[in-house]
Amino acid sequence: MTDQTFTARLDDARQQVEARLDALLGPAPLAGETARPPTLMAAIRHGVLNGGKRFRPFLVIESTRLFDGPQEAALRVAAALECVHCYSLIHDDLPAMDDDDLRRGRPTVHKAFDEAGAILAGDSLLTLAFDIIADDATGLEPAARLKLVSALARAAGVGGMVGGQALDLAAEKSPPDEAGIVTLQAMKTGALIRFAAEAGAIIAGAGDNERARLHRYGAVVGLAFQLADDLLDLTADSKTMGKATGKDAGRGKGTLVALHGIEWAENRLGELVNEAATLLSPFGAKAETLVEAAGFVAQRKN
Ligand code: GRG
Repeated sequence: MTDQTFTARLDDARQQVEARLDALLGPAPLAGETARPPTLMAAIRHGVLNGGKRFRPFLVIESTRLFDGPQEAALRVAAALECVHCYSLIHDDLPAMDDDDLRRGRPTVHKAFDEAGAILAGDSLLTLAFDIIADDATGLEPAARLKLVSALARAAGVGGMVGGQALDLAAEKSPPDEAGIVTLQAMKTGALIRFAAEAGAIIAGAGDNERARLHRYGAVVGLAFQLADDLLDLTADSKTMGKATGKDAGRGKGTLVALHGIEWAENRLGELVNEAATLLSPFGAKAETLVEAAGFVAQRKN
């Protein structure tokens, strides 16, 4: 553990991940690829290199550090996860979904390019993510890469984020009860965050118990992330960041904050931060940054 502050660590991880994404999303085709069409690459880069917080990559890097795992592998897995996250945002912004004009304060990919370009940019990022993890360049044993591929596929797919998005779209017609909201959010937002937290344990070859503990920590952080997001959606400030400006605007009804109120949500956030700290207490001071990450998520302003 160095004496870097939490903000400096977050910033450092963000810069490293952005540099890596910049390199991975370059114009030159890889072995086995024929060519990388410039307009498609420009759409992809518009949807990725555009000022995200890179919180999920940060969790991958820090969870790997917790187990003294290889940082090069962490960086590649972090970049791959951000590719999946960015694909989901690009597709979520489409007219058929949330129909947003702004993302991260800039025109969405389908506005800056066109709808077909945005669909293809998302498709490309999803497949690229698995290529980045499967590549020998991670330096991981094939078994570890396979575990990461499988865990990410399940987090991102029909039983995870995509399934959660389907439930969210269905919720517009038939509002879910509290248990339904919890399930929807655990899939749509929680699944990638749980993957981010447990990825470090896989990368470092930690035991099943440790992996499960990181998974549980990720679940708690995911809940806090979503609750904070729901609170932010109620504030005018967040709208200037491109949040809640599409069909999501006013969709706040289907949230736990709408059911229980702001005071309940703020108390619950405090409880979740404490839960995160308790879960990581066996790791002692080494887990300080991950504990702080839970607090960061609970208090985030964008
Ligand atoms: C289209 C398959 C598909 C899935 C879309 C994640 C998602 C599913 C939609 C985004 C809608 C949304 C606002 C979800 C709530 C939480 C969330 C994922 C916010 C965005 O993540 P941040 O805050 O964004 O980490 P940045 O821009 O910092 O990366």
